[in-house]
Amino acid sequence: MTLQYAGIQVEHREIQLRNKPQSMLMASPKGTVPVLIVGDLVLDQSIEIMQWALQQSDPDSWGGIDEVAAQIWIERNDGPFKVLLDQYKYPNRHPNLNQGDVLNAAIALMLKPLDAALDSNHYILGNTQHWIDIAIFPFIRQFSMVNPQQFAQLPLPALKNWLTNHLQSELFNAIMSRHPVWID
Ligand SMILES: N[C@@H](CCC(=O)N[C@@H](CS)C(=O)NCC(=O)O)C(=O)O
Repeated sequence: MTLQYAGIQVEHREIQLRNKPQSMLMASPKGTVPVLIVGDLVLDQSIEIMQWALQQSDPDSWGGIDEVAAQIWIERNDGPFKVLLDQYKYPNRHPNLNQGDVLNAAIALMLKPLDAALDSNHYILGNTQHWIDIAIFPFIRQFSMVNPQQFAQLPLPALKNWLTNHLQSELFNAIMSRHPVWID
């Protein structure tokens, strides 16, 4: 989404994670997507790709936020919330965990605090969209899709409104097209 926003054209190579092409593993042996290759530069963390794209072009000042506050959200998201998201998504990998407890932990850690932030502002860190919204949105989208009926019943109106706005945005819909799988 940040590449699209920054107007950066890329050659999109869709990866099948169970059959990663050698060319990808040679560029980035850790074998995770996304990977962006720009000449000799290999960026293999989503957040690095976002930062690089914003350095190229940032027409609506997505970068103009309190970086310390943004980092707190990122650490919470990429650390404990990601753990809970995986536990919620794959309950059969965690047979000893109670799904209700996992959901409640995710609400307390991330969903409720986000709802509170979005209740006072339209976006996570203010009244305009910044990179932090785009960094967090895919994780909330994934969470909402695990059990849509259950998510619909959660009392998180501001978060749901923010999520719906992103899902309906031109930007999101512009990048959700399907691509053929890349074969070396
Ligand atoms: N912190 C990394 C995480 C990347 C990541 O774990 N991506 C997953 C897919 S969403 C992946 O490629 N997993 C490797 C695999 O499943 O083999 C980033 O933000 O780029």
